[in-house]
Amino acid sequence: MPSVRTMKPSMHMYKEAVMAVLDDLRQAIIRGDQGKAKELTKAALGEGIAAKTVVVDGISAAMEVVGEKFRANEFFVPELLIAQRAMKEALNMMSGESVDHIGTVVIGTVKGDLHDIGKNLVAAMMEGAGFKVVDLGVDVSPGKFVETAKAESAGLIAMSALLTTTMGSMKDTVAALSSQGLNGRVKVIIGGAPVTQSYADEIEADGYAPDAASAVDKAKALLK
Ligand code: B12
Repeated sequence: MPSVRTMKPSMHMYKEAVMAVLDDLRQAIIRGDQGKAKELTKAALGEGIAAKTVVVDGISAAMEVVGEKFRANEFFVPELLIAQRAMKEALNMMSGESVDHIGTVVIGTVKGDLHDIGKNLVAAMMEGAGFKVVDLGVDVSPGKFVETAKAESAGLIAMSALLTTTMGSMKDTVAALSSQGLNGRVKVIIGGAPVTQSYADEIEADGYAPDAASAVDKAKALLK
């Protein structure tokens, strides 16, 4: 009869089980299976996997794959949308998980703009990196960004725009911050497909990042 000692699962087996759960979670999100995405997020947390690991190595990693497939024309808008719904279901399961916050970020898509897939990805990555994220959703006015940053004592406002016609709202938000004397105290980072570093320089935003992973690095650098 094997001894209790030999029956104990090894660290190696535990790591394999963790990797398998996270892999299944990524696959569920990529194929847009909301039920499985929820179930596997719950299972991962139940296994004792850290919330941050579930977000970074499970949820965000899956959305990175979805983004790559989209850019490679393997996925189209419907696949993007169903994957994002599965991502949201998985993220909803995370509320209540405690993470030590490294700073507060107010994020949203600017006024007149309803595109939120990239913004949600950036929000998820920031949450996974340990920021407290206050997500204002889409169609957010400059006043709303500024008021919320004040109320939440946030160190950073992160704005997303996907339309050339709505990018100007980023400039208005920077101006609204200045008019309240908050520029410098509340940093601004911008992004979205039509946004560039030179646009960030032009409107005097503190930072720009081309994707969700570098958005996290930039946010950390700005809040140092
Ligand atoms: C999906 C989509 C939609 C969906 C949006 C669904 C949703 N819930 O988001 C729907 C169908 C609703 C839609 C509507 C419209 N759309 Co649209 N849409 C797109 C599409 C196909 C993909 C955008 C996307 O989600 N990309 C995937 C994500 C992951 O990438 P991303 O957003 O760029 O985000 C990444 C980075 O930019 C960065 N990032 C994003 N945000 C932020 C923020 C910060 C702070 C940082 C640091 C980084 C960062 O990180 C992300 C992850 O890597 C694009 C075309 C394209 N190929 O981009 C057109 C596009 C953006 N849409 C366009 C248009 C014109 C429209 C409509 C006006 C169409 C119409 N006539 O009704 C409406 C506008 C509605 C509105 N008022 O906003 C144009 C914009 C043209 C322009 N230059 O202004 C595009 C480029 C299509 C085109 N080629 O004409 N759209």
